[in-house]
Amino acid sequence: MLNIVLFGPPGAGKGTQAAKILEKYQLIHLSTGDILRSELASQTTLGLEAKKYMDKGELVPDSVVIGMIESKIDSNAGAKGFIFDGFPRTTAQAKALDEMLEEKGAPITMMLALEVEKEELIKRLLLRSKESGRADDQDRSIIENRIKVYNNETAPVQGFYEAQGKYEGIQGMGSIDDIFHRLCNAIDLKK
Ligand code: B4P
Repeated sequence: MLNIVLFGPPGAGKGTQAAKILEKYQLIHLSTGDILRSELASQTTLGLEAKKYMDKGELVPDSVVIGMIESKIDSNAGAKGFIFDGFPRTTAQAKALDEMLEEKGAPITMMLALEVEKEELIKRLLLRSKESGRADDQDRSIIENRIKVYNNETAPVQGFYEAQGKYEGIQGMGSIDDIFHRLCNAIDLKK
């Protein structure tokens, strides 16, 4: 199995690149952000609870997202592999994911981390706010909080995969196609 963690700060291009990678490598896309937004659109209890955190740019509690991912992995038993987008976002989530995959004998192959400068992240998300309707994109102070939460709570996850020799930094500035080629080169070397 090819199991990829696509990593990077908000606005780094994870969702954009995940769509291209999964098409090329026939993987299942698991985006915790997308799953939470779809729960919210259906007005489920989980979605309404998550909204309280998402609207402020805070992380949804680990127990909620870990349970969500576990059920999605279980419901895709025959998959060639997964692309994890926006998960894990804390070291506790990374440990839980390793345990889940260990049980299935299909560990994480690699973490691909998109590296993008802060001002470019803010520019992209403010641009997206014009059409996304996402409450967490609308306001510069909420975007800044998401980046702060990323630096404090999510960036340490890099060390978790570095210690396993699975971390790969990818230049995330430039055209979408150029970045996609860099990602494919890194994947093809590991496959
Ligand atoms: P996410 O949905 O993961 O949102 P994100 O971090 O903003 O990344 P996204 O994928 O949307 O951005 P992308 O870089 O693709 O999470 C939203 C919220 O859900 C979190 O804040 C949190 O509250 C909660 N959550 C999700 N997962 C969680 C977890 N595991 N634990 C706890 N809470 C969790 O794209 C950004 C924009 O840039 C796009 O408009 C795109 O078109 C543009 N773009 C991309 N590449 C570009 C390029 N090369 N040049 C110019 N523009 C580009």
